[in-house]
Amino acid sequence: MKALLLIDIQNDFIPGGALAVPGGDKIIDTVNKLQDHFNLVVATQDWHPSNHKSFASQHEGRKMFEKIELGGLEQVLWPDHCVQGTSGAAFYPKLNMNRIEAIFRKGTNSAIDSYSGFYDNGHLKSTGLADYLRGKGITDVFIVGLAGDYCVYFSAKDALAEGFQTYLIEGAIRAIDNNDFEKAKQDIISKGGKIINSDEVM
Ligand code: VGL
Ligand code: ZN
Repeated sequence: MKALLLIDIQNDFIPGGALAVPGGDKIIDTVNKLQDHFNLVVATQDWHPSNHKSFASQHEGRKMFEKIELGGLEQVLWPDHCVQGTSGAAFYPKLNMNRIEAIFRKGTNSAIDSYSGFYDNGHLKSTGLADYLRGKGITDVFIVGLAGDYCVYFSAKDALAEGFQTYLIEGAIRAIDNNDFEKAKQDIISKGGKIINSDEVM
């Protein structure tokens, strides 16, 4: 059984948003078409309190995209984004939501970032996504969305570690930094994941 996992297709990650991913809007048509080819469609939603520690605004004298240490982990400082209840945190209106059976919110603890849809960055707390997928009989997880070098990448690593056959659908993913995404894809391949094109599943 195959699931399509839609990562963070939210206004703030679309051009014009607070943490825009270049070309983020270009994946939507493909993502909408892909959905009919899966047994299950699930989405994640980045959902931060306004004082989230991943925001540069919470660290006096620090700039956006600087790296700091946060709770023993390296942390990129982001512009304020996906604040709970704001329009930036809402799903992009052109995304077809009808087939989404469940939405897993993440990044709700102000003290720790959470790129993956499965766990926070410290692997301290599960979102329940892995057990949810197993409960639905899912063996294969196909990942699309934003951003390829962060939440898509971390979700793929966790999906592999949880024992799912894991695929990234190129063309339905965009990254903040394309060099970082190239490295991420190599890492996913080295861990047993596959990079495919959307026409291989449609
Ligand atoms: C993301 C940075 C911060 C993502 C979320 O969805 O890739 N990136 N929060
Ligand atoms: Zn975030």
